[in-house]
Amino acid sequence: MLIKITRKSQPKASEITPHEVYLKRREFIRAGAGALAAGLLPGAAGAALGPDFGDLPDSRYNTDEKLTSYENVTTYNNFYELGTGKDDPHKNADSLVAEPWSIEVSGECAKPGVYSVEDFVKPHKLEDRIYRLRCVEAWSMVIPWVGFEVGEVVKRCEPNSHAKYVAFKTILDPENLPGQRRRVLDWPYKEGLRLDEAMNPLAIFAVGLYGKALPNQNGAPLRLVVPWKYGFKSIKSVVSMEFTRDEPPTAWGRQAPGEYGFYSNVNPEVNHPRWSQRRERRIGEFRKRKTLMFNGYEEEVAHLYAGMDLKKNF
Ligand SMILES: Nc1nc2c(c(=O)[nH]1)N[C@H]1C(S)=C(S)[C@@H](COP(=O)(O)O)O[C@H]1N2
Ligand SMILES: [Mo]
Repeated sequence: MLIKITRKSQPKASEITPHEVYLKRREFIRAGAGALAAGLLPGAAGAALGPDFGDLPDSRYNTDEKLTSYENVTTYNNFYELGTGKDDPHKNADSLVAEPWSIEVSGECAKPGVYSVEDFVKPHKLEDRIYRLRCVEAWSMVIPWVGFEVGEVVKRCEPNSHAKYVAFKTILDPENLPGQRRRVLDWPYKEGLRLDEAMNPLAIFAVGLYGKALPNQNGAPLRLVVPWKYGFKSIKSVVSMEFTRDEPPTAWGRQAPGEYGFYSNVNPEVNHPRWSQRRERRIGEFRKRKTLMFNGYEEEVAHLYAGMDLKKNF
């Protein structure tokens, strides 16, 4: 008989959060013990791309600010397909059927086609990308994403000289997605970027967070993360990508054109018509902090908007 003695001071496996595991692993990697650290991760079931991603290279764009806890990142969400309450996406997460999944590439490019998510992701080198995410509702988080650059995908698709924008859509599945049975938005959720914005190395497709496959409520199996723009530009559960000549319509832009412009760059100088954008509350903190231009990514992206009036092009 095998007797397992658990010391009082040792937390039960169920009490170790993915947050703590992730931080431990990073500590190990920093100490140069990456191989050892890989063994620290508990297995997770069912994800299309494997349970977790092991130790990944750090991006040079990482912020070193304190991470928002895994619990907050995965239980305080905006994902209207799964309900409009902040805890609805977490509660209704199982309604999203994220497997099998395919992504259609179309429009002004030489390589249109339909890819399985595995084939779409395979050619790319995954990285750990610790980004701030600033929601238009004036709260923010710091999230360690697992992802790769949208620009790498764009290059593979070989856009032609007519391509000026990239349009993205989320899955349309009202049978399973409870939020899509009501016309809260003009489904499916749509977003878009100017081609040069999509090519900026900060724009990524994320397939995981905290070193593990994306939970459904965060946009499994694949979502955009555009850290210098308000959160709603970071479209979840992407099923298509189209290269267009004209600025594509966006879900929130159609809903309330006076409130949500195409660019939606984080800008403390431009208020949302119903509230100020000067300050924000980091989830998990009490005192508000100042909102930074382009969410703190001014150096990397300001050149994209040289000569544009950002009050008009909000
Ligand atoms: N398809 C889809 N994508 C979406 C949304 C949504 O409702 N549906 N909400 C957006 C908003 S407003 C925010 S703030 C972020 C939130 O991402 P998170 O829940 O992973 O923090 O997702 C964005 N992507
Ligand atoms: Mo948001």
